[in-house]
Amino acid sequence: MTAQEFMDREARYGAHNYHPLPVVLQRGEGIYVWDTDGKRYFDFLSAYSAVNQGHCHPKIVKAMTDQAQKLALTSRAFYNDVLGEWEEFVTRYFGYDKVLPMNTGAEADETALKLCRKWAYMRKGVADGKAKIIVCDGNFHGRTITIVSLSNDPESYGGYGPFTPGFIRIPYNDIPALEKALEDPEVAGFLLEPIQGEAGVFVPDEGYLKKAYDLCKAKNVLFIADEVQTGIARTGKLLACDHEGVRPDILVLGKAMSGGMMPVSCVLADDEIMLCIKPGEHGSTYGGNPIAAKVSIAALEVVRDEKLAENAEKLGQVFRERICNIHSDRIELVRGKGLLNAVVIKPKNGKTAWDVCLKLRDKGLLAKPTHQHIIRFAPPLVINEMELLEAIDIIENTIAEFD
Ligand code: IF1
Repeated sequence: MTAQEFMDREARYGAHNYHPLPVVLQRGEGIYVWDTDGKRYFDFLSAYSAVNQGHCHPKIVKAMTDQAQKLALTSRAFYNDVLGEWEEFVTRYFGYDKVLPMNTGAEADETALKLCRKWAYMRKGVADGKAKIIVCDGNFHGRTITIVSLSNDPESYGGYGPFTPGFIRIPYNDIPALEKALEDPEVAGFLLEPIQGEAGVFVPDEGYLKKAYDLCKAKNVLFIADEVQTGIARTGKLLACDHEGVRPDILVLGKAMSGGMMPVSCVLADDEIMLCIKPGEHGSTYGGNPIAAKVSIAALEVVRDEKLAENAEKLGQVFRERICNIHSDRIELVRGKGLLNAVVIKPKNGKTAWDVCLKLRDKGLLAKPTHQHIIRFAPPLVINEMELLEAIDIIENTIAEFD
């Protein structure tokens, strides 16, 4: 089958809820993916930071195949011999009393919202049904009805009402707006991304997270960090909140929890919060299944053993410095932290970020535009400096062709 035939088949039988870059991938290894014609590409999307550990990491593949041959799923109706091992490992790894496993990022965010509301009624004394949670303009937390209820992006929420009440949206990176919203005694939590991914890798001012955390503390409001995309070494620390020494009351993780092998997400919190949810009050058939548990332990061991946070920190600086030094009036700015970066492209002659991504593809590098004029660059964190410099040359040459 030709690449075109693969794409036509998806268009014929699949829902049209995506508009992928025209490239049909067949194989992945480390920082590279190959298409159906055998052409190799640098993967500078990393499945939206799910494959921080690189494609098909042998250690994670082994954990998966070993467990798949033994026991795949028990549901949570029964105990199994690996869930507890994962729970102990993950709570020690991230430093929390308890963990609650789910599958997707959206489900983990939903879990965090439910947990926050329960805590508001059981511990904070908010009247039943009255709890409010503060969220930010430009947020992206997933695709469920409640989560799109938080969004101010018409593409996310349009046509999906009626929406879930109980949320207050304020501008991101705006401390006075947060202070004002926190005056409402029914506020139970503040949910935010430490760096906004979908908004175009928007990094808040230094000190914002710490100030926001302190304000929440003062008002007995839970600081809930959605680190689904920023977490697990992507930004140069284990968590993006670590850059400011902030320990979220509720931590939401997904994506790289499994190194891209399968959906594994979770919520972490201490007992006083997590134990507000009682047996039967929340769960998921696949959440914390034995394969997920083993895969996730292996994925987190890779992050630690291969020092991926350190690598992201070091190479992120190289990336931003090199891109800043490209002399092109097509580049408006580069921003990011660690190896989560975005380049803002100046549209010229009607050419957008999409056209740049097509040209990058032709030259052997895959990246994804977000909005009209922003390209996100997020390679697997197992990339080394030589490989990164080679990729930057491709980006530089591509941009030169648009000048
Ligand atoms: C898609 C963006 C990335 C997330 C944060 C929760 C979730 C996500 C901070 C939900 C998911 C994805 C999903 C993907 C596009 C994507 C994305 F462009 F929309 F913003 F990564 F940058 N919290 N992000 O970023 O996780 O339920 O998908 O497992 O195709 O929708 P999920």
